[in-house]
Amino acid sequence: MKAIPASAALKTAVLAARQAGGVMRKNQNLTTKAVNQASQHDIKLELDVKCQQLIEKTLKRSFPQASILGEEGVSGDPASEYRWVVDPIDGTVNFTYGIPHACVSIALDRRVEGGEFQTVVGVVYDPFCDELWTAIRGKPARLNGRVIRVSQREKLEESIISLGFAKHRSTLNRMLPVFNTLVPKVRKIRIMGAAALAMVYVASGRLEAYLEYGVRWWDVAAGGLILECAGGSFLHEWVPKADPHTCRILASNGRVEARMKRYF
Ligand code: LIP
Repeated sequence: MKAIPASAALKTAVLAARQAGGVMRKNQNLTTKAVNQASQHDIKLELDVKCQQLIEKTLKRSFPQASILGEEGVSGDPASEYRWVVDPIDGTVNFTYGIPHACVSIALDRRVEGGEFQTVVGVVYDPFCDELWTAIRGKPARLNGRVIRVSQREKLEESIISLGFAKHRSTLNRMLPVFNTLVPKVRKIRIMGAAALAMVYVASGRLEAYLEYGVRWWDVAAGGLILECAGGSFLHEWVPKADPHTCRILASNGRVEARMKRYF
């Protein structure tokens, strides 16, 4: 299979992210967003599906050889050397309620030795703040074109730590003791509801770490690369017996990792 040039892939992913972001902006204040599925801690919208379809059309037009692993469905050849990893609206519950803290996350994974995938391109776009994070593996991460780096803070008591509670009682039960233990140790805890934004906030030095158990690969693939290209550390392990592509993650500036690892 012909190699996909990273710069061309990035350009296409940015175009697709901005297109989906435009749909999010246009529908932000729609009070009755069509709901496809709802549980106590999760909502899936018709707009999630529409945004993924829009993204897929742009990605496939330029790179039909790459498969798609998306929150709203998979397509293409699963044996393909490349796969796009797409969360069309990350932070769907926020978006449903009109809270302007949600984003589009698009990554390109390439199969490496042993058949595993490695993320080589990452794009996260927040259409409400008009903030576009981009990264190509081996090059600096950027926010709206400017190079970004993780924070220099080393002390937990000076750190802002973000947590994700995912969408099941089991993940909530696992994270609540972590919340109770960390609150007195850190400057602030933030639970903001969009994993991809939490990852790129760590990459941008706005947070020192982000911890979640039971998050899906499409939530964190792009943000994980952007974080690594900004000098941070992205620890992730697949959760056994969970839904496919479910992982636990510890994203950090690297300097607080040792003190945060006991909660990972
Ligand atoms: C969300 C994640 C968040 C997690 C939520 C949900 P979605 O993704 O970004 O970190 O805690 O349960 O999975 O569903 O809005 O794309």
